[in-house]
Amino acid sequence: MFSIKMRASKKGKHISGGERLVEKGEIEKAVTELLKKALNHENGEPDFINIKVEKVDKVKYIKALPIKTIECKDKKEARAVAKNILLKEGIPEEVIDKAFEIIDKGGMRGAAILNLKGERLEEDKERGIRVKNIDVSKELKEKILKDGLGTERTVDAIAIATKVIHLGIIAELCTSDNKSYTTGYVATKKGYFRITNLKNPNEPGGRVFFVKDIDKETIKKLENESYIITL
Ligand code: PML
Repeated sequence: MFSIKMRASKKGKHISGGERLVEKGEIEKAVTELLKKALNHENGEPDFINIKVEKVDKVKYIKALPIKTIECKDKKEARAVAKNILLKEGIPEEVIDKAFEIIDKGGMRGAAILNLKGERLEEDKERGIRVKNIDVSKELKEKILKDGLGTERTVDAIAIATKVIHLGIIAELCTSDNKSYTTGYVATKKGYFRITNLKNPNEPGGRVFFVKDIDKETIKKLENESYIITL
């Protein structure tokens, strides 16, 4: 299979990214789709687009976390719901508050990693950890979109969330970088919980992974091991 990665930026500032894992015959279609995504992003028109095509050897297949949407009337309610899910996983309240500070500050291309003492464990605090080499099966994508389980953003995010939980991350908290996209999520081994109004429009977004501890091998797997997420 081949991994295709796209990143787009303007004046050095990240605008959008995306990736696919496809067979050789589908490379052209996937490149076109990613190019369209780069050119039509609500965060602006890029002046730089990079598309990389790379052969990958081993691909693992794992089942998607169950998706549940929790409707909240505003950010306050949404954050209380997110906090509650994380508390049940044993994440201390002050560490959850620190995670909200990180995602609200925004500006990271990858995820921050927090241990249960609230210490940041990622080596590069500007960039964070980037979970790559992932895609979803056609069937899963269709189910999410046709059954109204989520959106195109959910399709991308379920791949990240399922991979990180599979690799032993206790939980993930995420809000979108897209200015108008206010639904975020918390993922745990119990599922992918979409939470509406987890941020207000025009606020930044981000990702935090909660761990007891993390070793270099797991970080390497998060970034480079190839996974397709299935129904
Ligand atoms: C992102 O933009 O990468 C975050 C996506 C959040 C998706 C939440 C949802 O499932 O709607």
